[in-house]
Amino acid sequence: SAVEQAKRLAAVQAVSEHFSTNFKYVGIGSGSTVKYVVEAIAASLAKAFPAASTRPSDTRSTSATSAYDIQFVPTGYQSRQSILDCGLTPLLFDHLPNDVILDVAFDGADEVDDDLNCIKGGGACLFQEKLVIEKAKKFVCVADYRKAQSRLLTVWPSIPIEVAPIASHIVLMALENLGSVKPAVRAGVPAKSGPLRTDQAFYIIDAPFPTLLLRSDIQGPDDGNGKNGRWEVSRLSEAIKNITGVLEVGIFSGYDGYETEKLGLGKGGQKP
Ligand code: DER
Repeated sequence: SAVEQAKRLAAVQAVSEHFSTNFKYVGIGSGSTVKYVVEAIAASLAKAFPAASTRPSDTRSTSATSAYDIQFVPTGYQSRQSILDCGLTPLLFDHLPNDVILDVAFDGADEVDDDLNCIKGGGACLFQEKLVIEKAKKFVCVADYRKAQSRLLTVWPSIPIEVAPIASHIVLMALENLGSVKPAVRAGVPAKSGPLRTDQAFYIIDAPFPTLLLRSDIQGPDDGNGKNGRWEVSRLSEAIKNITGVLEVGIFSGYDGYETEKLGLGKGGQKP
């Protein structure tokens, strides 16, 4: 399909521009687009080091061990599985040496705005995704054209928030006080009655809000703080994070001092 082709194109371009076979630690996010990133990385390693086997345990004996000196840090169960499925070596986040910074972290997004702020959490892995991204020198967001919108919550309807189950009711009320309409705990799958559980066994609350403003939209010192439903991206993120019981918010703000760069592919992969 055109969407799968666009995901694959974005992944191949992201890897060719931001992956090096000399890297030591690479963060791998969750979702279907990042699977193409892992496949492109595995292909790049196989091309650069044809002698190295594809099974990490065999590679210590090959000359090109640098191919598999690279360790891939997953952001949850599915992310770890996609690393293993491509014959690469996972290293769990809590096994990382404290002083290590990842060379790069690749991850998807549910929506990305003009300033490269992201909504993440459609796959309910946002907490470990944010841990890994903040441990990396660079966060490369890989997303097809459907995700690119001028402002957040244009197409994606709500902000995913990871909460402690015991606190879910008070977080729902606090979100309504911030202006969310009908925030709800994300249901699980039919095979398991009750709410979805994250890899931390927490709940996800999806909180609808009006379209979020960019910094450049703000019309004065007290604009963008929720008055008249006008929230600026990083101010809403901070307000939600401050609610007792919230573990993490699915807003990844490019305003947090990161330099941002858009590779930009138009529909179906043509340059815009
Ligand atoms: O949960 C997330 O933030 C993921 O990045 C995810 O929603 C993107 O998923 P996709 O690549 O399958 O669209």
